[in-house]
Amino acid sequence: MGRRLVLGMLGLGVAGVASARYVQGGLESFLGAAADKDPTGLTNLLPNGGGFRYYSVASSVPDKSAADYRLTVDGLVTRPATYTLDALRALPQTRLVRDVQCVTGWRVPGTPFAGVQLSRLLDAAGVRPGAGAVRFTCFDGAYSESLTLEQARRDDVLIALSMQDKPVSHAHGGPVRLYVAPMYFYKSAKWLSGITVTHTVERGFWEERGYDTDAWVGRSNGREDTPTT
Ligand SMILES: Nc1nc2c(c(=O)[nH]1)N[C@H]1C(S)=C(S)[C@@H](COP(=O)(O)O)O[C@H]1N2
Ligand SMILES: [Mo]
Repeated sequence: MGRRLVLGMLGLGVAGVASARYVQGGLESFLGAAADKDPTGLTNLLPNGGGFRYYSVASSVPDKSAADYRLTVDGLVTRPATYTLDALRALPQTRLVRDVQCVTGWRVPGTPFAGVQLSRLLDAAGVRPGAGAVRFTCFDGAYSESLTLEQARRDDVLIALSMQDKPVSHAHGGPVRLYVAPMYFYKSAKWLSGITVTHTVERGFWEERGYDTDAWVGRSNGREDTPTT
């Protein structure tokens, strides 16, 4: 699908969310479930259940089963690797409970995430001298994110396999998403498929559109009154 069309649909989604914003309770969970199956992407930006909103800049995202899923680690490393979901599950898991904060103002207090610390995968890959950043790519074919190497090595940055103590659902970016606890939720790339160690930070999807790359909650330009994300 062409970029223009995707952005056009995103525009529709943004218009839709203003009115969808006040939908409550049962309907939210219904829409969360619908977003899981919706091939048209028209449920983009609808409530995603439990106070979350469903976000995707791509109009549709392929479903990856546990068996199909792969995560590659490459770039400036000495030991590039490909992980299956089982391989990620076999590594030590870290659970964090923090507030999720989107820059548009919605917030979900005390949300558990669990998974493998990104620093563990970086250590396993052997980051080469001269590397300074990590780039994340997604199997939606559209979204990307980056962190400095120092940020990526924080112990509150996870390759998340579970969210709210359940496997990460397709709507929430499953089977595997990034979770950057101290930053606005746009850093937490859904449908994670690639981790590439690079020299310098490359801006991600929303950062190309004006949002801060260093998206510390409360210390960046993510504000409640900022439109779109
Ligand atoms: N691949 C991908 N990851 C993404 C996004 C997206 O559109 N595509 N949106 C981001 C934004 S702006 C937010 S607020 C959260 C939303 O996560 P949720 O859908 O689980 O609520 O995902 C982030 N990660
Ligand atoms: Mo967001």
